[in-house]
Amino acid sequence: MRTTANFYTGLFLLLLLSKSILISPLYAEDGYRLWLRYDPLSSEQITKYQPFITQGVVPGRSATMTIVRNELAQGLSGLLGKEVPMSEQVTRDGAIIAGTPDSAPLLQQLSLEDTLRQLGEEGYWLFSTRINNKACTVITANTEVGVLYGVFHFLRLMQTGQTLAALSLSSRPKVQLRILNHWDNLDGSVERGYAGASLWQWHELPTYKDPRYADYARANASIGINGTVLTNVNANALVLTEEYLRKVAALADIFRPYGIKVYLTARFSAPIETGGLATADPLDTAVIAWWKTKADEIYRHIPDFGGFLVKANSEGQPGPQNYNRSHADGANMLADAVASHGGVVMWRAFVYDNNVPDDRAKQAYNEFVPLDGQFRDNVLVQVKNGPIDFQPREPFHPLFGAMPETPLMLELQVTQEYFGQGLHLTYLAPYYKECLQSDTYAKGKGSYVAQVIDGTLHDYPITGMAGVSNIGANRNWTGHPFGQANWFTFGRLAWNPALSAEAIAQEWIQMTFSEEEQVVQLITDLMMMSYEAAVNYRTPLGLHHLMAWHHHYGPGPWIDEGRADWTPVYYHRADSGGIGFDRTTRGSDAVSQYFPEVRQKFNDITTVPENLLLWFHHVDWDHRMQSGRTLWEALCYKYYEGVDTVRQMKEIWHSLEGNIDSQRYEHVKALLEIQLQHAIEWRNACVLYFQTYSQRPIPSGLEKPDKTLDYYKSIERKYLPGS
Ligand code: GCV
Repeated sequence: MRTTANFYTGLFLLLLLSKSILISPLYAEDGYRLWLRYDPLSSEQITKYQPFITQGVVPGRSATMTIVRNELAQGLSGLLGKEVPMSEQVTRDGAIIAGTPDSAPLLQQLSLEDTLRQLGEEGYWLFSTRINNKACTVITANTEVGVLYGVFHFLRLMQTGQTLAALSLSSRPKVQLRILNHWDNLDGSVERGYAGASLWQWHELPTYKDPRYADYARANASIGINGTVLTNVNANALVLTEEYLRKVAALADIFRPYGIKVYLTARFSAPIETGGLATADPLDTAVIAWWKTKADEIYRHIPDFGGFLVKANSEGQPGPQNYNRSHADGANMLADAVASHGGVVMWRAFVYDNNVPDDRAKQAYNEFVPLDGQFRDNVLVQVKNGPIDFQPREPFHPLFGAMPETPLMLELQVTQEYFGQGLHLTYLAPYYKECLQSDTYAKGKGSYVAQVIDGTLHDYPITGMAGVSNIGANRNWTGHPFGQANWFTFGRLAWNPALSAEAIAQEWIQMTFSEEEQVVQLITDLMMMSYEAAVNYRTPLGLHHLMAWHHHYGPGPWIDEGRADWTPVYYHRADSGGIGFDRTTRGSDAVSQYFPEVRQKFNDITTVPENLLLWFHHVDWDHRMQSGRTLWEALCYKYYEGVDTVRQMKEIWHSLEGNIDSQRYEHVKALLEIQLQHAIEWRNACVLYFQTYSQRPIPSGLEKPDKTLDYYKSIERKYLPGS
């Protein structure tokens, strides 16, 4: 007896201890909770909010309404630091009611129709009103998922210190398909993934469903993401087999109540690899029938399956061109297979071929523009922000604006393949905004990429935005704690591309780190300077593709072996006369893929933006820049500026000691040190290498590299993640 009693006392103490560990901020700040921490607000803030929040009323028992109720309960109680009762009826002033008119019949006494009609399937409306003579806040929408989005918005208002008085706000997404692209492989690795292994535990599915899948869906729903492509675009046909479809269905079942649809990548040669056919020719009747049967099978498992994402005839992937068919032939064949089920095909425009003797930057436009108008209604062409490959700075892709008859969706890279991977702090919102705010001039001045993407410029029937995910099985999801900001940003911008980078940063910081005004300001400054710094210490003034072979982490401007269009020398073209890729009308003529106003601006060395100078022009080392410096001097100064900014970022972060929980503070501090050393490596390697062509001194006053070019060339990195 005594032993048993001791055992239970011990267990009780252990539980108490583990509970106190769980709620202790130190343990809790491992980053798992992302921006949904819901820790108690300041007492001032709580006092302000209390009269508006006395009870939660969330009728309805569906899976989504259960999620809504739990989220509201967790959020309100957490932020106010005391339990907020959830009830079926409004009984007091300060009730928060969440529901659709169907799920919450008590809302039917209000006239909601006119406003709800304008909100579509996913929009929501938050407003203050009186019900049963009690002052209430209503969160409503046409659909339950809309209500869920509204609840997240309401909680965000609290997390960011906004007023809850006299609320009247509505929001609906500007883009329909807001989708994460996971480059996750079936073996658990993630191509260009820097946050651990894949989240998807294929070997355990469908029997074991890791609770983390629901946490993933919840995080995505909180920022409006409504789709996920589970598998790598470098696709494996196995995922389309019955065995894997059952696993995919298990994930889809978990994600559905959060408003998230599942998509898969379709390997074009799947009919051969898993179907036993002799061909994958998209016009072959057996192939057409195979895909149709396959689609029917998928929809039997996953009735709301979103559709396929396809990388074809790019970087060795099979595609319709293997059979002398066009991208439209391939896409349409798949589109027909999913059309009757309401599915879509997202066909990537990231195509290039080293056997094509033309500037790689031109190839996608050349292949796709002639196909405009030839795609089925349920096909979107997915275009990366720039014409090469997510380089730190690229001009916008010339396809934007050039395909009025084909819905183009934007593909952004959230994972930091070219931005220091899991080790550098680079806030990507300014990068994304640079593309979205570019004026294509497709229909005259003011034809921004954002309007191509939200469909308003060409009246696209479907719209979409994809983000290549940076999520992995790391405890904090993204490896670098600030990687979370890029995931958050992608969702927020896909919902509304007009949001500013600064506003998104502030929101994220308040939700993730602190509500203290000064802390928010300092971290905002740090984040906002990080993108330009990342460009400057790697590829300033329009340089691009200078990274090391294979892993893409460090510098490798000297690499000149192997496939030409994968070598930095193909892109920088440095020689004793100057540096840069001549894409003007005298060179590769890539400028002519842009509309006349843009073409003219890029073609003329006096009007091209200096930050894209070497993208479009081969420029003399002694060319005078706007600052009066020569190109060589300006290039050096930019590289040095990049490193100096990282030093400044480090200083800002150090000044926050004591204001951030020590776990994340120390982690970021260490990563910033790695970033600084690596930025110096990039700077020194590039400056020393380009100096072998310019034959000019590094301007006086700039610290001299302490290592030789040979030293930087000799650095060999093995076993980097993601490659
Ligand atoms: C998934 C770049 C990356 C590849 C990636 C490819 C793509 O080339 O380095 O890892 O492949 O882009 O977007 O398809």
